[in-house]
Amino acid sequence: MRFDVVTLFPELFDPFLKVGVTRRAYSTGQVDVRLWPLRDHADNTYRRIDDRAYGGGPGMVMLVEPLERALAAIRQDRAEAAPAAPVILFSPAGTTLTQSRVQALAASHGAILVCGRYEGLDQRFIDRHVDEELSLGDFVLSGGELPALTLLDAVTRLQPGVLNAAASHEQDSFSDGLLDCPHYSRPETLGDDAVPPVLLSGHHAHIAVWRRERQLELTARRRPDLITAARQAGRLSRADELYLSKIRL
Ligand code: 9WO
Repeated sequence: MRFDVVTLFPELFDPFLKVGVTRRAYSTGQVDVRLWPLRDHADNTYRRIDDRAYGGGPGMVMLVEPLERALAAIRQDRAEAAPAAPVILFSPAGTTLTQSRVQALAASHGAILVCGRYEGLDQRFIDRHVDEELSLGDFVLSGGELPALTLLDAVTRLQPGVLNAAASHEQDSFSDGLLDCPHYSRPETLGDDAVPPVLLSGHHAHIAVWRRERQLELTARRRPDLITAARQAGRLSRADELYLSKIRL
């Protein structure tokens, strides 16, 4: 799969692509990330990619023409080598990114990610070319690069072979729509704080029940909306429902 990223700051991506469990997927091209520095598509005389906003006000707007030239170059390059892909823009005005959208993108041919800077893009580029606006939540950043990196990470860790234990993401928060259970490692006791004894018992069935109950308890306390959604999707067993009916929140 291939992601094309339009950005004024391509150097932000390089260090990120070289670390962690996702590094191999990027270096082999299993997830092919191509950076398109917007400055390369500026007009030759002044290298401008931004200008003042019509109507006045502080801050600069990203010019539509350099963005369109960058997108045309990407589309031409993809035409020879990769299937068509949606244009995604990161903005607080978008729909919130979810694990289910991540899973769909992870099974796709990729996307063209546009990273905004300054006050944002000329609306006409969005109207003409952007297929999807995605938000990470209700806060404002100084650019779309961190959201783009977030999406790349979320998609890449789902690629075959990226997580060492094949089943490792089946236990993730959200893979079954519930929050994850707590994790413990050495030492067995830390001052007054011991590891829950069941985890040292070697009794795998009891451990699985304990973990499921911790997931249900944490989710019911912190994200009751996720319990409702899991119930409606038929992802809660009779045993899950029995446990939930017994706990006092
Ligand atoms: C900013 C903005 C604020 C309120 C409503 C809509 C908005 N759109 C943008 C926008 O496109 N901003 C550009 C990208 C330029 C300024 C920095 N940008 C940005 C993206 N800031 N914050 C985000 C962002 C993206 C995804 N999730 C949270 C924040």
